[in-house]
Amino acid sequence: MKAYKNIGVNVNAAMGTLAQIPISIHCWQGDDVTGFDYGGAALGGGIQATGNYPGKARTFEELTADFAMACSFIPGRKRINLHASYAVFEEGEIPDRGAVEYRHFKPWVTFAREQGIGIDFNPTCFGHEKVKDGLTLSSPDEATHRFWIDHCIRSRKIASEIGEALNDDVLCNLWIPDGYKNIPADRMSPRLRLKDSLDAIFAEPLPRVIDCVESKVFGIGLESYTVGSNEFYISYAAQKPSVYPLLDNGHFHPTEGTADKIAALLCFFDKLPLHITRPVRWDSDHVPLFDDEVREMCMEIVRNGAIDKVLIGLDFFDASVNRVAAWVVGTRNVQKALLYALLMPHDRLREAQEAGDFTALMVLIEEIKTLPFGEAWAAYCDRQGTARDGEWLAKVKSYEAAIIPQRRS
Ligand code: RNT
Ligand code: ZN
Repeated sequence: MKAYKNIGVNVNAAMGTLAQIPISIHCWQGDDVTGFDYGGAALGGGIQATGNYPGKARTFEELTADFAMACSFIPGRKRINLHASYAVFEEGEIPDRGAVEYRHFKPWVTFAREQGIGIDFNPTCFGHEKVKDGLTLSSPDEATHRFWIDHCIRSRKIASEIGEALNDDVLCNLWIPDGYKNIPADRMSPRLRLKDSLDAIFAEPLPRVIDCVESKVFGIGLESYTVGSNEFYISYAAQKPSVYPLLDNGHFHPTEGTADKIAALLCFFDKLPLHITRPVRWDSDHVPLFDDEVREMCMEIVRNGAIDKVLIGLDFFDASVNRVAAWVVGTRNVQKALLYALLMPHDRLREAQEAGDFTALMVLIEEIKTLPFGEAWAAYCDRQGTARDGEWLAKVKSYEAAIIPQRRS
C-alpha cells in the first residue's frame, strides 16, 4: 500500500482507529420494523417498509439469530439499537407498549453480553392505537400526550437500567411521527405542546443515558407539516444541555448535505448522534451504499477529530432483499466510508484550502479516489478476522436456504 504512504497516510494506524469505532446497528432491519407487540400493527406515521422478501424474523429468537449471523460478517465494534416495541414479553403476558419495563429487555442484555456489543434504545411512538389524529407528544388530547410522555419516561428508565447492567452509556433517541397531511391552521400550538412534553420527559437526569431528539422534514401521509422539525429540535437541544440533536440523513430536503450539518453542529455540541440511511427521493430508508454522501459524512467525522463525539447509528429497512445481507452490506459500507475517510491526508488538504490553493485541493481529492482502497479494506477484514468482500454472501444465502422454509407460517 505504497500509494497511501506516498501521500503521507499510515494505513496501519487507520485500520487500528477503524476497529475502535462502534457502529450502532438497528435491530429493525431484521423484521421490517414490526416489533413484538400488537402482532405487527401497521407502521404508519410516515415510515414504510416496502417489499415482501421471504423469511423475516418473527420472534426474539429469530431476530437475534439473524442479527448474530449478520454480525459475524461485520468487522469491528458493534452495538444493537433497540426500539421499545421489541420488548420480550413472557409466555401468557399480554404485550403492552404502555407497560414496558427493564425486565422485558433482559433477554436483549444477555444477548448483548454474549455478542460483546453495546445497546442503544428508542421509545416507540408509532404503529400503535394511542397515536391520535397523527399526533403523540404534541396531541391536544391530555390522555394521549400523557400516555406517550409516560412511555418515553419508561423508555429512558429502561435505557438507564440497560446502561447500568452493561456498565456503558446508552443512547436513547426520541423520534415521533407527529404531523399533518394537509396545511394546518396553527403550526405553533403543537410545537409548544411538544416542548412541554419534552420538558416532562427529560425532567429527571438518569445515569448512563445520553438523550437525543430526531428531527424530520416530512413523512409519507404527513407532507404538509412536521411538528418535530429540524429548527425545533436543534433549538430545543441547544437550550437543554443534556439533550442532543440526532441527524438522520434521510430527513432533509434532497439537495441538503448532512455532512455539512455535522461540521456546523460540532461547533456547539460535544456529542452528535447520527442515523445513516439512504434516502432515494425521500426518507425511503434504503440500504446505505459506499457513495459520496456517506463518504462525505464520514470525512466530517474523521477530519474534525470527532470520532468520539459522533455516535454513529444506522437506520434502514429494505424488505425487498435478504435482510441479513442488507444489514451486512449496509454496515460494511459505512465502515468502508470511515476507512476511506481515515485514509485521506487531511492536514495536507486543509493546508491547501487555507493557503487558497484550490487547484491542488481538487487534484488531490480526485487522485485519492483511484488509490488501491479495495486492498486496504481487504487487509482490514483480514486483520479483524472477518470475511472479505466476495466471501460472505454465499454463507448468508445458505443460512437463508435453511431458515426460510421454517418461517413460512
Ligand atoms: C423515522 C425515523 C426513525 C425511525 C426508527 C424506526 O423517519 O428515521 O428513526 O426510522 O426509529
Ligand atoms: Zn432515523
